Amino acid sequence: MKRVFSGIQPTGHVTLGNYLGAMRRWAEVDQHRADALFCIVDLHALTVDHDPARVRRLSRQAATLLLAAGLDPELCTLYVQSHVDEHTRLSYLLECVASDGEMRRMIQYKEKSARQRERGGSVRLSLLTYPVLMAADILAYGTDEVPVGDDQVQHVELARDLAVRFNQRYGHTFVVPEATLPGVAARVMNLQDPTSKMGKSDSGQGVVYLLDEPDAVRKKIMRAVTDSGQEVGYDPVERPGVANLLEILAACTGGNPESLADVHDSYGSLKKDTAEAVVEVLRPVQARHRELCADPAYVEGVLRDGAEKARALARPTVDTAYRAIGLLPPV
Ligand code: AQP
Repeated sequence: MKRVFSGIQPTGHVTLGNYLGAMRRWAEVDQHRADALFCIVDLHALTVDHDPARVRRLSRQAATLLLAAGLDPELCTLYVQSHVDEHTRLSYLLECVASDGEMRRMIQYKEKSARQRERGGSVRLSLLTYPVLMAADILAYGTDEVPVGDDQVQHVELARDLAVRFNQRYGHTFVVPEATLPGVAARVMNLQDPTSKMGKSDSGQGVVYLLDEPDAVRKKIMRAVTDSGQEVGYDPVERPGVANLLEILAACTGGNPESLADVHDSYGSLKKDTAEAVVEVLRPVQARHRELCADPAYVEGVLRDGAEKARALARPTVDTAYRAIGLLPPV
């Protein structure tokens, strides 16, 4: 059976992009076909300015939402990154095979560090090394596949490069993983700026959150930026706003963006159908989330058991890496 690993950062409220690009597939496909681990990657949330209480709250919320979205602890392992020390143990070894140039080339580092500098803040060293920790997250488990949205592909490629380099230098230790992308909605765009990704660290009317009330969802989608054209057509380069709506509608209804363009004769009808489709997709997740919020002990139990299972899975690979790189085993 293939091993699958993926994660979500508690850097903000979970978005429709996270759901359509990643979480829904984890629940509907990956946990059924593979030996799957899903992780709240809380250490990654410390790479940017953060409020400690908020990170804790968002970590619990992400775990609850993942269960609400359909992750089943009988089928997969769900846990919190900081509860499993093997991630940080391995990250240091991988820093010893990665180069600073590789880190500086990462698009997400360039974007997030530029934003931080614009705000007059300093850039945390951990933001630069974040992709190495992500590589450790993946490689510690002998992961074959990493189901992610399009924005994370470059980081998975780095994990591949580091695995190959480590194996060549120190002997075969790591499985070389591959990123897998969803067919549609691999990059859901911001409704107010359809040339930028819908990100959970962004705020405003361009981001639909998983816990938005139906009327808030409708309002955001009805106000989505489109273009001055009249006819509905799917052209992600020239008409990114309309293409984004078509992708969201396709992801929610199981159709494809091109044929959905043919059955809509105005932007108004496209927006209305997209809004209703999103409301319907979110409805059962929100209902289950409300139930789970009434039972925090259940969620805690899932995370405790998940961390125990994850530790046992990661330890042998990380111990092998420690020996392979030249460290004396503990006496
Ligand atoms: N807009 C998106 N469209 C499709 N997939 C997306 N993902 C994120 N945004 C979109 C996918 O969701 C998974 C979890 O994301 P993450 O927590 O690792 O965060 P991220 O990729 O850095 O993106 P976010 O959610 O926008 O967070 P911030 O704003 O903090 O950068 C991943 O598989 C991701 O690809």
